[in-house]
Amino acid sequence: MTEQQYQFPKDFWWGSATSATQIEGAADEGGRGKNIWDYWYEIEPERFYNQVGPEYTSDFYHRYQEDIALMKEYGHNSFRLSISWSRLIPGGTGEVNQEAVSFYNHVIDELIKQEIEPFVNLFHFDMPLELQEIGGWENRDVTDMYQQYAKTAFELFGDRVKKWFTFNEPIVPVEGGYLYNFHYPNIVDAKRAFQVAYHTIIAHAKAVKVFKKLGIKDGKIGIILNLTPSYPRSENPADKRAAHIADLFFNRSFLDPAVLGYYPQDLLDLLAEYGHLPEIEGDDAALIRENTIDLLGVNYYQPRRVKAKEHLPNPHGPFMPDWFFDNYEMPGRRMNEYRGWEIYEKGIYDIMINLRDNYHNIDSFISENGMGVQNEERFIVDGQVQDDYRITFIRDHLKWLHQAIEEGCHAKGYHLWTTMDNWSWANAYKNRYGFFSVNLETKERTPKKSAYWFKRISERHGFDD
Ligand code: BGP
Repeated sequence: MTEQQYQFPKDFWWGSATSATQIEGAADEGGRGKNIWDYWYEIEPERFYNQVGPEYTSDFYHRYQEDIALMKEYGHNSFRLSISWSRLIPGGTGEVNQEAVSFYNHVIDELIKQEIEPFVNLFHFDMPLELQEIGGWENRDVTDMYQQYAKTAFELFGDRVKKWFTFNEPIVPVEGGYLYNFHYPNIVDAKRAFQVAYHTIIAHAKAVKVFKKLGIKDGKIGIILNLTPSYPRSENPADKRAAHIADLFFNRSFLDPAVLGYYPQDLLDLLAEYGHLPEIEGDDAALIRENTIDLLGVNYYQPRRVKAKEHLPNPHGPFMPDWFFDNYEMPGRRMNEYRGWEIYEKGIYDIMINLRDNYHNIDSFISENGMGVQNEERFIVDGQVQDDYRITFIRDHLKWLHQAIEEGCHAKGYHLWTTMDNWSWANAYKNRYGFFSVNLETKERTPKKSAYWFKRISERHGFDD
């Protein structure tokens, strides 16, 4: 085969990503316990788009064979799923649920049979309800329960699963649950938010520690972070400082401890200055330092554009990260008109160059990137979603990823968010992202045009312009 203009390595990971609560369904089946999403929907259904709750999903629990066959047919050599903590260990601690073990064994075996490598994530926003009731990540004991859960999963599935992730986007439950009121428990309190963020890193490091101790053959352990490059409005020092602080809060608060093994000193100084340092225990620094990751998943959707604060906050009001910056609506920025997020493909390259230069060029991959579209039915022609906009979106991001690889970045793969259209937290079915559309009544799957395109590029490991 002749070399193509955008040629990726032969062992590049092509695939897509999902999470348990968003695809499994069967919340009352197979002995699963409740998580915070089941509960929040019970008490406040009006907080969910069209009042649709998590039980209304694409039903992967019963249709995983069909879904895995589709992945195979449409060019996947890898696939990310998450384990539901409350399915594997109902209540979060104690007995392992054998029906869950059997379900995940079947899924993993089926993937391997189809030569699709399973990438398994342990926590995707889905705290078991019982553990939230004792404080969730605010309660340090929960980090030990999480370590035990992680150990259980490694022991059960580590003979076949070689790529593990401790958390997906750990900043999101902090922002949603403790700062901006879009996830349960809907608390708005920065001090508690920083404690939650800090305990998440402690839980992460404890899981990495137990993973390394178990010595899983050929196993890699990582974390998945939603990195939002933070671009200042101008070169003006006040704008640059605002962008730097946003970067500290939203990217580096997880990236630095997970990859480098320590927190940015600027962040610690800032929190100390405002009396918001979390409670830290004596051996924590060593725990974090000694348990850095092997592999980083990068979720990239859009950048963050930042300007200096125009009006200084009331120093007696509640402390918030956005005391230090304002979001900046840059004139002329291109938007995904179907979702309202900016499209800036070069961000993917800037992230990779940053990892190469400042994070010892750690092995990484794009673990989520994708284009959400409202009312995607309007693009159906002859029964198929004609998602040319998604093909363009993926292709333009891949071009910049290719450029990063050419410049020596260790980018190993690309996973689209998501495999089949799925339920997405408070947004429920508002935005569709999948390669496969799902008829929510019959659960029938139909490949979109992008699935055919992706099959071709993954088979040829690249494309021409
Ligand atoms: C990511 C999450 C996914 C998914 C996606 C789309 O941040 O990891 O779980 O929800 O965002 O989100 P939305 O449906 O709100 O556009």
